[in-house]
Amino acid sequence: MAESPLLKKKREEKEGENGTAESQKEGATASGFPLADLSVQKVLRESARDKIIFLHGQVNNDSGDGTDAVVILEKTPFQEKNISELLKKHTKLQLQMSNDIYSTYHLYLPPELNEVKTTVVYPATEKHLQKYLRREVYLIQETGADYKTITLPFIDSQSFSIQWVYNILEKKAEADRIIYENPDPASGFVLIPDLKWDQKQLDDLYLIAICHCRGIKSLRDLTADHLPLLKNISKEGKEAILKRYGAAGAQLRVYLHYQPSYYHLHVHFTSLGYDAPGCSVERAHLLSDVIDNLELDSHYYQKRTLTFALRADEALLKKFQEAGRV
Ligand code: DD3
Repeated sequence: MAESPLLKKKREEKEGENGTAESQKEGATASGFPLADLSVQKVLRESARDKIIFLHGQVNNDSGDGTDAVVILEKTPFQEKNISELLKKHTKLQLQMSNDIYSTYHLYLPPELNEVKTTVVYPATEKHLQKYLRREVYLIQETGADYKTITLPFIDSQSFSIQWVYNILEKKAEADRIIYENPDPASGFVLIPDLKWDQKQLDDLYLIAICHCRGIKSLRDLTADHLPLLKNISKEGKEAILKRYGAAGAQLRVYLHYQPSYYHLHVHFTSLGYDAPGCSVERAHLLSDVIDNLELDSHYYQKRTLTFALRADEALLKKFQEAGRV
């Protein structure tokens, strides 16, 4: 894919700051996670199509028992700017088969053209391990009353840590990655690339807008009072993405998750052409629709039945079963 002029400029600026992009990567490796010491316990999930594997591993600590980690390995998309280099600098082209005008090969590349995106959750809890296991899923139809009597008490009883969200809002982590900020405590937000996106190609563009206001758990808490916040996120988020990446608002899918994976209000911005995880009808609610619904009825999201899927092992599913709602 073509590297947008803006991505190119950004990369060159980064290289200027840190020597080369390569020396920066090595620095990160040196101070990073001890991948070589990981003993793989289980493949949690894998997909040949998505070229991704989720591993449960253990890192040996001093007391002898391993500390759990989740390691996600993913082959990255091709970048058009690397293609000619890739063809020129390959180390080996091994013939697999040949038949008439058709032939297949294994192409071997120098390491710098052959990176694997690696995401680490360490130390990982049992919940992290469960999250990546493939399980059967069930649809729930949650009424406004179900939310009050089943879901809300469940959320409140859980200790979901969202320290990473506060770290972003307080500039204690990822501060240099912030694309845009509206600092207003009530109607402001931080726009930042999601950890799933390496910012190297626009095809899988993925950013999140995290609101400054604390205590808005999800879609269910939204009323017309939040319209200024939501409108700022929509307008200013799109403007910032156009300015930085050259992607227009009409090329973006802007939505909220219900259920979200963390209960601090945030909005997803993904490329319309990218089938991002979690953009299916049983989870994604377009921000433009949310704004419109709140303008029609301030308490729309307290009244409406919302449908979502839960994995068989999720504790919330058990609560719905106990209440005879599944
Ligand atoms: C998360 C949802 C959360 C595992 C994984 C991801 N974007 C994040 C920490 C920093 C981030 C995100 C939870 C966690 Cl792989 C468990 O996501 C994050 N920073 N989505 C950014 N920019």
